[in-house]
Amino acid sequence: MISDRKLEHLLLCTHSDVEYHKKTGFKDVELVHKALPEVNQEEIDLSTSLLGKELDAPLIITAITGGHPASEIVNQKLARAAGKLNIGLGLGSQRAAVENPELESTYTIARQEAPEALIIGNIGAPQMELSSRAAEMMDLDALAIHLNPLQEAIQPEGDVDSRGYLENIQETVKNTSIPVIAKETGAGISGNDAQLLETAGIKAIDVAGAGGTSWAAVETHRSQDKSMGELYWDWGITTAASTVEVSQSVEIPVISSGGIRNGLEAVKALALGADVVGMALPVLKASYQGEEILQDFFHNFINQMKVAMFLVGASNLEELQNTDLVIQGKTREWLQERGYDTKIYARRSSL
Ligand code: FMN
Repeated sequence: MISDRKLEHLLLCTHSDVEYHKKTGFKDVELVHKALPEVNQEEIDLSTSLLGKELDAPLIITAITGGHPASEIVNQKLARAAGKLNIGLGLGSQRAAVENPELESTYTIARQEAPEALIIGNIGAPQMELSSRAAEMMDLDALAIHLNPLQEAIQPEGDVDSRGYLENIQETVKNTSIPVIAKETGAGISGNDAQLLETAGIKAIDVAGAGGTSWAAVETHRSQDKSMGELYWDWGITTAASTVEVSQSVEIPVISSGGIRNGLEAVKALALGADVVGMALPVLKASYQGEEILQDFFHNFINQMKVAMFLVGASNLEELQNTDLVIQGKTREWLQERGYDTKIYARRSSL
């Protein structure tokens, strides 16, 4: 049953409208153009590291799949791309294979195809008791616990008793041999929640904010009664706002994701304070078009990032984090109401 649901998710996400109608907020973020960039665009260095692994670019393919025979080929293609580009790869929830070991190969294929890449395992918060088995299933660099209260609330069979999760996270961190990441699945993480997660021992946070794939939307397509999913389609903290909230609230690495669709948005996310950027839906769609198109997607994306970095005079990611930007519109309103400082970005290069 879980396995069938995995296939349904893949098909729905590639063929139906599953994205937020509201935006990520990155349109409210303007990088300050430099007429004198003093940088050679061809020498821009995008390399970084996350949880001890070097990455050639600050990119992660966030959790998508595994657990259905059809997902093996998807993970194979994603892992080949991640390996060639030396970027990170997140696997989909491993619950299906913990419960049915015959499905393990739909995940382990990723390590076979990308022996050196940063590979992140995945388990849902409602199934945290399966964490150590997920972590031991294969050679993983980290395990992500996904938080998906929106999806649980909308899906008919959802688990809506979330009491004790934070305590369970603390236990899981203690009992897991690899670093544990917390990730949302598209509704964002607030600064307050980020602080609780950091205190519980989480080693990185993926904000997975609102503006991209909406799990209320996915569940709307799956339900007979669409009214609940439609009402909550746009629920969540936008990715731009969540990226600021989380990166101003914790010291651990921050992954910005949720609706990031081009290299300019990625650069804005990094300039706001993220360490790495993640994407799921566009990567899945490109993978269905073939491995060459998938690689072109990333090459193009990286080139787009380099143009933005050139235009703000940032020759590496550290310089990018000191570049000037202005936060306007709804994102500024949100952040100011929530007590976050939006001005610190505006003239920081001259400080
Ligand atoms: N996130 C998880 O943590 N575990 C999953 O098993 C998982 N499955 C997904 C399956 C599909 C088909 C898609 C599109 C996304 C899935 N996600 C899962 C969520 C993504 O990792 C990501 O957080 C979310 O889609 C927002 O990013 P995007 O707008 O770039 O798609």
